[in-house]
Amino acid sequence: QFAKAEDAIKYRKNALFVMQQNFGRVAGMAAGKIPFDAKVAAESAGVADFVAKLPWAGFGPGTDKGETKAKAEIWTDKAKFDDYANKMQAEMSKLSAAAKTGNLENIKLAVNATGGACKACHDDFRSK
Ligand code: ASC
Repeated sequence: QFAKAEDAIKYRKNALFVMQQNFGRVAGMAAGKIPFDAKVAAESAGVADFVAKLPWAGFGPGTDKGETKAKAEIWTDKAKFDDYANKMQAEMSKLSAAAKTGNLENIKLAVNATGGACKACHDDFRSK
């Protein structure tokens, strides 16, 4: 799928960045740091939900070396990494559904669950 490992690494980082920018906007609204705009929240959560599907293709074999914080354990404990990735995608889908309702309390709960899923994986698989 990728011509070189460097491209795969760039691909997954960029996907995670686009996801984070959109998730972060919704999280900022949930935290009261950004004025709540239901339409923007729903659009942003929808983009984050879609983009959450993308980074994983960039974690193929041989993409463990280079400009990356990805720990080697991703490739030696792939099942656990995949579980985290799937959990995060499930929570992001729930966040998108919550954002479509426009209910800020539901959005807050879903943001916390999604953020927890991001953090759990980072704690185990991302170096500082
Ligand atoms: C973000 C981001 C993360 C997660 C995490 C949630 O916006 O960049 O890594 O949320 O901080 O705990």
